Amino acid sequence: MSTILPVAQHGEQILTLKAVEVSNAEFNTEWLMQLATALHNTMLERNGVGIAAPQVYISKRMIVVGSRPNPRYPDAPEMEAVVMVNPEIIEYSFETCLGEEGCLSVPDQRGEVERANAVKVRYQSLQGEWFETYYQGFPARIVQHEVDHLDGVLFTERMV
Ligand code: K3U
Ligand code: ZN
Repeated sequence: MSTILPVAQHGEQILTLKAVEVSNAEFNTEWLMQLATALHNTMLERNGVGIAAPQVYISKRMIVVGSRPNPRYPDAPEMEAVVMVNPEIIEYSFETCLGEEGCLSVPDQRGEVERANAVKVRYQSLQGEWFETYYQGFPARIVQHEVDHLDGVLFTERMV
């Protein structure tokens, strides 16, 4: 049975908090794997392209990113969902672009946000291995949006 979690909505305090790092003791545990699966299922069920743990009332630094083409970004790459634990954006491109964003926690609102065109993100897997991955275009936008959730920031605060 796939677990779908309730999604916190704009105005709830959990969305304003800085989430805590996942600890070494949590890697490779059933708990962390179940959280990742539930996050992924909830993202798919809500037709999202990303989700962050605080959006499902878990104030921990974990996100899922899964780009796919959509009416706003028809050229977006189809990307297998990636679970990122303790993600940190370590490089931002100097070039920025405007693009439309939405949020599962802010239904019925969309808006233009300026983001770096490309980012390099350092993160851990569910087993605690470290990775560094470069994203550009729509996936880079999703990563920036989701890392913002970990710092208690909503896209509405960045709308132009
Ligand atoms: O599917 C959505 C979507 C919106 C605009 C363009 C493409 C897709 C719904 S909103 C969404 O998927 C958020 C998910 C959230 F809120 F949980 F983080 C991710 C996102 C969408 C668009 C730009 C950046 C991030
Ligand atoms: Zn969001």
